[in-house]
Amino acid sequence: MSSTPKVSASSSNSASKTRVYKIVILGEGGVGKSALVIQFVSHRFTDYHDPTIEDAYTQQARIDGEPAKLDILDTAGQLEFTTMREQYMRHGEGFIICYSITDRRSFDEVLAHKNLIDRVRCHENIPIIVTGNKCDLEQKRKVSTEEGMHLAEQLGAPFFETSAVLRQCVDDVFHGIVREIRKKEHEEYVALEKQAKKRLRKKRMHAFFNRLNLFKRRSSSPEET
Ligand SMILES: Nc1nc2c(ncn2[C@@H]2O[C@H](COP(=O)(O)OP(=O)(O)OP(=O)(O)O)[C@@H](O)[C@H]2O)c(=O)[nH]1
Ligand SMILES: [Mg+2]
Repeated sequence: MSSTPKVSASSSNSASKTRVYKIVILGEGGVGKSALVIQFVSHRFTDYHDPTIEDAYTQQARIDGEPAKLDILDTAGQLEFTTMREQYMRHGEGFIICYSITDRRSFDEVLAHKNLIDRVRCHENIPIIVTGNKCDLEQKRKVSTEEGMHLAEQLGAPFFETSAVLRQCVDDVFHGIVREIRKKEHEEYVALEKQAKKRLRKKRMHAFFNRLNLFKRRSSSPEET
């Protein structure tokens, strides 16, 4: 059982200026959360199940030409540790909700994870990604790709089927969540800019009408001699 946080960091002086993205990976016990994170960070597959309590990883990446530092919190899926769930939910800027395509129960729990995020974060628009892991085990598949896609669509989230064994779509998931966070930030920036422009336009209009009224008053009042 692993309880000590592991940090695989590639730090440099320039790293201190790199934007840090706080990412949390959630899902039922044994779906492959740790295997996905380890594959992303260390390019290796762990073929044993060592139930996580809480592990932290750091990884640098260049995503769409921009540097990023991913702070990844690997969480506990095992029931005995799930009391910490609300704590994780408060922590993240983006969430990867993971199920196993071989385990229908883990798929059914995706919605519960999303609902808990919504509740803890007061329905803030939090970026999420849904991933169906273990897609190398096609012969044991219990959840179809279409079901996964449909659920992700319902949640307004991108969807990937991954395999930690084959390293399939692993980068897509972790880079994807950074893209979702950036997209949200861009949308917020555009909305703020729009609001500021609207306010400025209103202020200018107000000043214009004030001047116009003053001019009208002056031109209609009898000239003082
Ligand atoms: N075939 C296959 N096995 C996988 C894959 N990902 C993980 N596993 C195996 O599934 C088991 C559980 O993986 P973990 O990564 O420990 O699962 P977890 O979600 O972190 O589990 P908890 O820490 O208990 O919440 C291990 O035996 C892994 O080797 C995958 O993509 N394909
Ligand atoms: Mg784990």
